[in-house]
Amino acid sequence: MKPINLFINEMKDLFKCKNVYFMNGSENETKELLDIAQRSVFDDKVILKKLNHNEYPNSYYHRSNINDVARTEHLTYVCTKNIEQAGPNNNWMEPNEAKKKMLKLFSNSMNNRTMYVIPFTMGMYESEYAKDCIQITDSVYVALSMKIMTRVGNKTIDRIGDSSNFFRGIHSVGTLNPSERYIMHFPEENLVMSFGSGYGGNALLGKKSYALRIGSYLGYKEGWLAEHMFIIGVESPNGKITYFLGAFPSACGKTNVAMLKFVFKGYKVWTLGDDIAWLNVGKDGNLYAINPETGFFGVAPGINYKTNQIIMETLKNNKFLPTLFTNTAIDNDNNVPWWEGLSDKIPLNLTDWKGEKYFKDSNKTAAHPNSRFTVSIYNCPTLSKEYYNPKGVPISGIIFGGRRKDTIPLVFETNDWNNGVFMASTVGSEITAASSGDIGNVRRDPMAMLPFCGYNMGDYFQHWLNIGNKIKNKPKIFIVNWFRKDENGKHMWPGFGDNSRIIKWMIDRIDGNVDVKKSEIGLLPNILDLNLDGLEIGKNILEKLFSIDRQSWIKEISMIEEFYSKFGNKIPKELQANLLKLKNKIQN
Ligand code: OXD
Ligand code: MN
Repeated sequence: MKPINLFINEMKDLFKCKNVYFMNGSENETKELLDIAQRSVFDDKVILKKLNHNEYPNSYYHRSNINDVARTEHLTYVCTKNIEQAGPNNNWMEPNEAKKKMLKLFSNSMNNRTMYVIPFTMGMYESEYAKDCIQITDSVYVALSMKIMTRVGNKTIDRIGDSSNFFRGIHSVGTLNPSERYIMHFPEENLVMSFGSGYGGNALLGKKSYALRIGSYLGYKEGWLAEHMFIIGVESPNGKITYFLGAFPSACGKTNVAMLKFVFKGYKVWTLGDDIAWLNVGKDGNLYAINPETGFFGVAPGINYKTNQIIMETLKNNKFLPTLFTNTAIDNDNNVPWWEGLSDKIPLNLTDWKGEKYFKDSNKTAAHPNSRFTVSIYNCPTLSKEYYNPKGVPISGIIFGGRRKDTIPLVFETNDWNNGVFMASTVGSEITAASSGDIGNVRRDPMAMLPFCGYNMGDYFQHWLNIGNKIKNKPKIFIVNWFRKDENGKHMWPGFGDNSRIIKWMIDRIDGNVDVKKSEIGLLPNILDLNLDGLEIGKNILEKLFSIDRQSWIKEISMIEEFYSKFGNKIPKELQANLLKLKNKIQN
């Protein structure tokens, strides 16, 4: 029997499912799944509810269990034979123990349910990077979401053929009991087991679990990088397109930059991806990037026609697959989704994300702060034609950032690749609602990969340095912080569209048109080189946005030292040397 059929039979025996739905990727199948989801009740709720298709064509609403609204990092494990390989950045469990636990939970858990078999490929079929996968799930919401986010269909089955070399993602929502919730990764076996959650990051196993955690491990072994990054191409008035990657922690605005509208005439952003990039060094010595996904799973609150016109157009441009809204509020008068920030006026007849009537003066939000949309990338009006290029796009600039109310300037350029890797390895960010944790606390989140690196981050930093050695035309590495606040707690930079001013400066740097000022931490822009036309911003605010406060940096360095110390001698010498240099400069 073919390995793929053996696997499916094994799953049938394990889950004792009522029946099996083998997905083939067809249009008719989408209709069927939508039909099933609108007819079925799970966790006392209809799984999908049709929204007003005049306003939001082909859109549906899903409400999750209130204890299942974000990634659960404390329940996410990397199960390698040896604990050191997983590193202090991951929870670890011995693989046999983890499997025993999961098999017990999985056993009979689909008794009265359909088992969906989802064959999918990450990356263009024609790409050397493309990877073939099979996910098992008992959630029709997950099955539909996977169809939006990945390439689902028979083609994957044909590609796998008689081979046993495919990713196995095994998922069951179980009873949604948080005390029985685990997301277990087995990078050495190309396998993930997930139980007890239907939330995107825990349950759509092609995304964080495969494309990042397992992907980063495969990249380490095979000589490439799997990163938590958007990919954009910025077209300048002369027609030249400059490609950027950007890594920000979850819910820090990657989707907004991926669809940025420039405030200057003649510039245009082409979107290639908003969350995940696979990077490879090409034969010509350039760094190339592809987006292995086919959809956006973005945060809704804050989005409107002013902050992100393109995503609003994407959400309403439903030519292809359905769009799902999860845990937003519902405006009952119009049967449309609503979230904080969508309109200034709060609709009168709102049901909140928990399904309760929403009162305007309530101190709670109507939409969950991590409420999401799941939408096909093919609906995006700014989708780059290079998205389809199996080779990917050549990268000229990499942007790293976090959400910091102080310390980090609006933008600076790092001195060179190794210094850029150092700075990226130290990035800190305030925790957001995308994961359950202490919201607002600053934690180190190197390369925005802390929750997603499937192996020891010390080895990961060395891998970044090694990749740099292979790149002939090294991209410039920039650090940004859109979120710095003044002494009254007010954001000093408007963000959103005005971030294009910073990206224009980066292009000017890449093209060699402007110079920089050397500082203790890196290369700062000359304020006069930033095009601030049409922006009302005081000189003193600008100075504060770029100020380097010695005391804050002394504190920052001690936090970096504390973080590094967890990795012992796994931190590359090159990064230790960079840290020492920075410390000396700050102290002198
Ligand atoms: C996401 C995340 O969903 O980073 O993209 O949490
Ligand atoms: Mn993400």
